[in-house]
Amino acid sequence: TVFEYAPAPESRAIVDIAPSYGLFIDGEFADASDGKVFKTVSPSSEEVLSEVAQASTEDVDRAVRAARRAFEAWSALPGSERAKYLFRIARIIQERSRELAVLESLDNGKPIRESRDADLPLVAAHFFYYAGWADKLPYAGFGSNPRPLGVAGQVIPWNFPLLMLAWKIAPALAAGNTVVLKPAETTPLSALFFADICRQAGLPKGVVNIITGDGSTGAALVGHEGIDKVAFTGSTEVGKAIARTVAGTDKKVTLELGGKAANIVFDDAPIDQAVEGIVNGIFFNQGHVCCAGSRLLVQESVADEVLESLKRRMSTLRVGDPLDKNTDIGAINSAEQLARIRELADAGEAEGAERWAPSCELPDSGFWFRPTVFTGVTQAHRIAREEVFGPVLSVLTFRTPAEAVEKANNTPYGLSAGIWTEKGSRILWMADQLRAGIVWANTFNKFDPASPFGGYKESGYGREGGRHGLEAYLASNPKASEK
Ligand code: TXE
Repeated sequence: TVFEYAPAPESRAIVDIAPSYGLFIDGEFADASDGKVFKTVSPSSEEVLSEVAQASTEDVDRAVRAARRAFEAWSALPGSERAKYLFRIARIIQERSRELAVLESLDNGKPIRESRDADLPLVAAHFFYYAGWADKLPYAGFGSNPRPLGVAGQVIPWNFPLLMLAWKIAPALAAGNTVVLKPAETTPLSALFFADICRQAGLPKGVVNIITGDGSTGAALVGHEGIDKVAFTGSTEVGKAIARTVAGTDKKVTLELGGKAANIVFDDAPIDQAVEGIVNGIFFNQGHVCCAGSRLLVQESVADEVLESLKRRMSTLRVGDPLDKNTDIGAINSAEQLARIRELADAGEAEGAERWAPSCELPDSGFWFRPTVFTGVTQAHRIAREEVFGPVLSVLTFRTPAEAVEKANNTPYGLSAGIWTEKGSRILWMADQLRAGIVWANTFNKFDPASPFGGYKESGYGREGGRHGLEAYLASNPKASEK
């Protein structure tokens, strides 16, 4: 028998990217009012993938008006009817997941193994999960007649383009809101493919509107008076600007911002398992993860052993073509992000920390950064305090659990943390002491649509996911939806 050999690279040909895309407003694709466009490039090849409309203030207004027109009928539908649309969307995502995974890897730079096995299954799972809520709202403890907020203006980043879209759109629609969503300027394509999926699912026009553009489009959206709710994921700096914009209005806001998570390894942890958790914690998605375990806190007595094992494991990581199924670390999303990572890594060296990266060949074109670890890091170093948002790990040591807690909490952020120990009582004590919205024990970067996600301090406020994520789209004041 002759078996067909499956080559390692996923086929790019299965995704049909048009040379240009318009804005998706009121169920139709249309050019920007002033005809402006921008290019989206593949970060692994620097090839232009497509030209995308840059929404003007007038376009933002048109999208918000379309969402408002659609709101009355959509919110009046029985929850069971809204559920049908969400289930349909979830199934189409599953059917088209190979195509969407390739698209996401091309536009974002992430390895196909991650977009195929992590992003896409979670995207579908979010729509299935919130579809299941849509018909249960009146009996679920939200009050006898829970109402949607109205029109949600949603701004998302580039690190998990389709997953962030799912986190935002699925609960909003399940609760009866309509949405205007702006994807990030470096990764607009999967949101535009999602617009096509909405059409395929027969979603009534205006319920979902996708407007592409840069920060100015995002600012126009969150500042628009026809928006009842703002949901943002992105940098702390922009999150603060958004909080200032909406202050004094009756808009509801959730902000999911940066992080500087501690991944804490105790001396009784199974070292091999912990090292896998450290690698997954910081190198998954090139470290472009708000909850990335970017600070390793390791107990002094096992520090040498852990570091030796970590470096050995890092030497096996394959950096390169995102479409190659063997790739572990793909491309950095943009030249700007690469510059930010380089600047902080250079500061780490200049401040006296010791830098190490395995030697590996990097492709000639595209944006790349080797998996890197810094030892001899102190709390004062910038790489211990600032979010790098790249494949860069800072290692600090501790002696006692109390010292681990003190160091872990010594950050302006508070999104996530990880603990590696076999002592159950220590896990419970640490989870209670750590000022982080999510605490993983003996695992890291585990996500489930049913569990809430969100931070303390400069990591933002509000929760997405689970029942809490739905609550963020329901009115406690019934008048809010009568605007
Ligand atoms: O973020 P921005 P950037 C962090 C990470 C990264 C840094 C900068 O540390 O290095 O932020 O990334 C839109 N009003 N995170 O510059 O600018 C923008 O168009 C409204 C962590 O890419 O915050 C995009 O759609 N919207 C983070 C989105 O905001 C505005 C994920 C995010 O872009 C706007 C991304 C404005 N004034 C970056 N300005 C996480 N929490 O996961 C920009 N935008």
